[in-house]
Amino acid sequence: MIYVTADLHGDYTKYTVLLEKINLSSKDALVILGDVIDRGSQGIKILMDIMGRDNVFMLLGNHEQIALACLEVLGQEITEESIANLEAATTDMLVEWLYNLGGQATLDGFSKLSQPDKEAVLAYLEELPLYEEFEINGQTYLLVHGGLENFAPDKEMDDYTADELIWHRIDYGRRYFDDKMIMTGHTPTRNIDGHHVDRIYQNNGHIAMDCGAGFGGVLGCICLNTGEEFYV
Ligand SMILES: [Mn+2]
Repeated sequence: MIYVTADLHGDYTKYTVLLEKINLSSKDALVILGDVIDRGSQGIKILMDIMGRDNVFMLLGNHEQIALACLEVLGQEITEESIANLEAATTDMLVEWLYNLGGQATLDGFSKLSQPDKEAVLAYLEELPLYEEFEINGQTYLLVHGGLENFAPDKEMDDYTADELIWHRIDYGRRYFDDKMIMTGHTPTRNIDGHHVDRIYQNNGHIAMDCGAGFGGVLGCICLNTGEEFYV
């Protein structure tokens, strides 16, 4: 069975309860549509767990992208000279991550890791894919964290920039493909016009998965083989 979830945002308890609830076995796979870290306090713990399993996979979310960039800056040796040489764009990025995107909790967790674990986390984040596409029961699914900014029907997925795929909010009122379902996180489903509840949103070629776990909502998950939905 293939399960999909999204936007865990540091909630390790919801994550482990979900694994029990779907009874994830070695024959199953769980795909997380990014934003495992930030806001909640245990994002690094979730990341380490995912890295230790061979049946849990994740895409790059905008939170992982900015965290990786910031951790690489913060990992450099800090001297008076290196601080003076930080460009304004870099300090803006650090402030954005730590104060607006809930990155402080992730930085705290990361700081407590051993040096080899720190290196393993950074290497893992660097390799995360921007999208996945697969077919189940004759239905093709395109999985991406955010959206398809500057969409064109014949544009190859590899021709989108990372920002177009992970920071953009997809238009749930628009049908992008006739033959493909797009699965996204990033936009809490409570913010989708006409939906307004913390439940998975399915309409018009879209499956929106972010049920607001990072904002006091719930963690949603769907089994693509059966269509069954799970909530924690
Ligand atoms: Mn996001």
